[in-house]
Amino acid sequence: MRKLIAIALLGLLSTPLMAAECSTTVEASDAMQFNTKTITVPKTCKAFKVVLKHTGKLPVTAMGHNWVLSHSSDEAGVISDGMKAGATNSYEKPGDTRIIAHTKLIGGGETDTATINVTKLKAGEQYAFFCTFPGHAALMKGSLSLGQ
Ligand SMILES: [Cu+2]
Repeated sequence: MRKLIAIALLGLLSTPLMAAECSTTVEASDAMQFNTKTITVPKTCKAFKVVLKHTGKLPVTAMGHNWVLSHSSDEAGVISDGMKAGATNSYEKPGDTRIIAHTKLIGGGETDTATINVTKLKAGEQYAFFCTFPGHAALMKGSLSLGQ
């Protein structure tokens, strides 16, 4: 696993067009927390990857986490519609166009990656990331913006 990550990083570094780091890792825990509150996406990236890593041990049904990105103004709607959509839809309204990027819902020990199309982000705009598992967004949320 470590080796694979190292190879992936080397691949990124050796690509001359991707001078900025176009990925980040967010850890989610059994204590219902993300380990980061702010993400700045370099505007030189075409795509930006967010790797969500569930560092806990609890199953997806008890402590499932996802990483969902929307405009800050859409956060409440995405979360409440996600709750209505239920566990069978991973707490995301199917085809929700307010969702800019997302991972799947994962349990302890699992990892999934969300890819943001950076050309869709606007400078000066406020974006929010959060977990749509019912009740989690109270603690599991942060802000994302387009940087330099
Ligand atoms: Cu969660």
